[in-house]
Amino acid sequence: MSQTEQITLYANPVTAFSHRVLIALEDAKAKYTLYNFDIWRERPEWFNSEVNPLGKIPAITYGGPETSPDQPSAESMKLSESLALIEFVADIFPGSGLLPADPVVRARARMINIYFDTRFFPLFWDFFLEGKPVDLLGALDTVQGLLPATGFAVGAWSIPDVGIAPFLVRVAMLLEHDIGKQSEEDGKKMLIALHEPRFTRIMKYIEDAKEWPSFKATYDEADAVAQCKVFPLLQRNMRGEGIRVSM
Ligand SMILES: N[C@@H](CCC(=O)N[C@@H](CS)C(=O)NCC(=O)O)C(=O)O
Repeated sequence: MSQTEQITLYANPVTAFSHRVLIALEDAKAKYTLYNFDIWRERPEWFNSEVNPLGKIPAITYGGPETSPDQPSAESMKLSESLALIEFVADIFPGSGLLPADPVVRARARMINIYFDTRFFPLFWDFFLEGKPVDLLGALDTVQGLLPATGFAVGAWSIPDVGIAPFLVRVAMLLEHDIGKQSEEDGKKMLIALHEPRFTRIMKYIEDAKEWPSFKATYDEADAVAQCKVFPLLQRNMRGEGIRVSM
């Protein structure tokens, strides 16, 4: 299907939630305008009042006339929530193959994404951004248990991969570069454990995801490391009052 409506994505590509939508748009070969919030917490008033009243990225405007991204048209649809956005991209670009055709596989794909956001992500946040000694390794083990022996989350690359790979790749990246609020000791222990045979499958998944064309085109690890190293919320000596990241 050829694209008839304009798409503007408001995002910060370094963050995993935003990265999801960039990957989906890339998989779909969509034409879109990226409005990059370099600093993801500073939102201009127009964004909150005209694009997403929750003030969160990623968000999309869809349709309506082409306008400057900082002057969104009243005629465009305003959409947000990364999992909803990746399914939306899959729906409007059925040729992308992002949504599995079989209803059972599709339900499993959605199940994995829901599990990931409601169960895995809170632990990811607590570990790296709050420095709490939570059982992130146990959560990784559970995710690993959801994966088939080979290939992507439900076989072919599709929405659960777009949902989980940005976070899993960042888990490995943050640990390898000792970035985050976790204690150095907890970080080291976790990195060692990840390289043990118990985690061979998830490490292979991470490696495969990084090679998937849409992922590769939207992720520059050296840049991600450089940005995360100075990202205030990931600094051991800084507290993150007033931060809102939610499901
Ligand atoms: N559940 C949302 C989470 C999005 C989210 O929390 N975005 C963060 C950046 S990663 C944000 O914009 N927070 C705004 C703020 O804290 O002011 C999604 O999946 O899109």
